[in-house]
Amino acid sequence: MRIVVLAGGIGGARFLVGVRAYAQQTGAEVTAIVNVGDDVSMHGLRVCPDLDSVMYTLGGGADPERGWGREGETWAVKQELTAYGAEPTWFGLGDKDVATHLVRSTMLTAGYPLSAVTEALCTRWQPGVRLLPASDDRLETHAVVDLDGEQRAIHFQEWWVRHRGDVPTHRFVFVGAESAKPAAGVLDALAAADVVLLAPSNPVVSIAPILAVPDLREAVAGGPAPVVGVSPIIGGAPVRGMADRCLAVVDVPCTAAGVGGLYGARAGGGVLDGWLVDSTDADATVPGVTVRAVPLWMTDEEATAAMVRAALELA
Ligand code: GDP
Ligand code: FO1
Ligand code: CA
Repeated sequence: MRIVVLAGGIGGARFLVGVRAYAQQTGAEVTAIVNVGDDVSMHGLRVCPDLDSVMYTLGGGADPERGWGREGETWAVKQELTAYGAEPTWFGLGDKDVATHLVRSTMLTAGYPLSAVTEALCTRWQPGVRLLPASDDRLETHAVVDLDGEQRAIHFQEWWVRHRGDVPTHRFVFVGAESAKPAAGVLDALAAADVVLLAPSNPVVSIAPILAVPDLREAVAGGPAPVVGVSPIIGGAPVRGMADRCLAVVDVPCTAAGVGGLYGARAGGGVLDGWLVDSTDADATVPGVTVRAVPLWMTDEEATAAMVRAALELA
């Protein structure tokens, strides 16, 4: 059995821990297609937050509390950059994390595509699933906001980290998505998939930028495999993070039904065949989509693997 998962950062990473556990029990093969819209260049280094969250989490090197970056991190580089007054000071690169960005940036500068760089980084971390960036091309999420009396587009990281999403926001733009191609391996993985799962990741800024790559969206929406999504919203609120703020920008209710409707039924031009919601949201309906309710709290590996089994049964 071949399972393909579309994933963002921490919600995607925790879900993939359960997918990997399921795969180890059953001999399934797992490919994760990960959002690159959060990627940013800082201090001359290329940073890929969602790929790194997944790689560190599955590789056992993630900080469990923070949800991003390395465990046991130190911050000498950040302090030295601050002492130089080097902007931006609102984004922190940990010392251990910097090594990842140095290796990545060196390889990208040498001409390797991000998919090859990710594979190289994963030889160290052995995540147990194949990690693919959604695209090897430049694709960055920007937010169109009102700042200092004018309308401006700022990078997603500036919106998320510097402003904590607390700034009047008109829309998100996936810069470069229209002309971006799926990364090497992505279309083959989707064509060979027995099932495609949408992790309980942020629908607006983690999953939408993946599906904004036209050929990738077509391969999911028009592909042979059933597509089942898992709700990141439980009881009308995100489990963590700022999905509520992101959903408000796109005018979608912060509910399991709202997010299911945003993805939409495959028959109606959307991507879903099935939608898994939490037991507390058992009354949720999405036109044209089979909805099933089970506990969706990813408290540990076994609970998450049970979610995965439910998603596969639904498929
Ligand atoms: P990010 O890229 O690091 O922001 O992470 P993702 O986009 O992959 O995931 C963020 C989403 O994960 C948030 O909207 C959360 O609501 C969701 N999430 C986190 N933990 C859980 C959980 O235990 N269960 C469910 N259903 N969703 C979760
Ligand atoms: N999040 C923060 O809130 N503050 C930071 O300084 C910060 C730095 C950072 C560095 C590398 C990295 O991979 C992620 C980092 N994040 C930071 C997390 C990141 O901004 C977001 O959580 C994700 O992009 C949302 O998916
Ligand atoms: Ca993300």
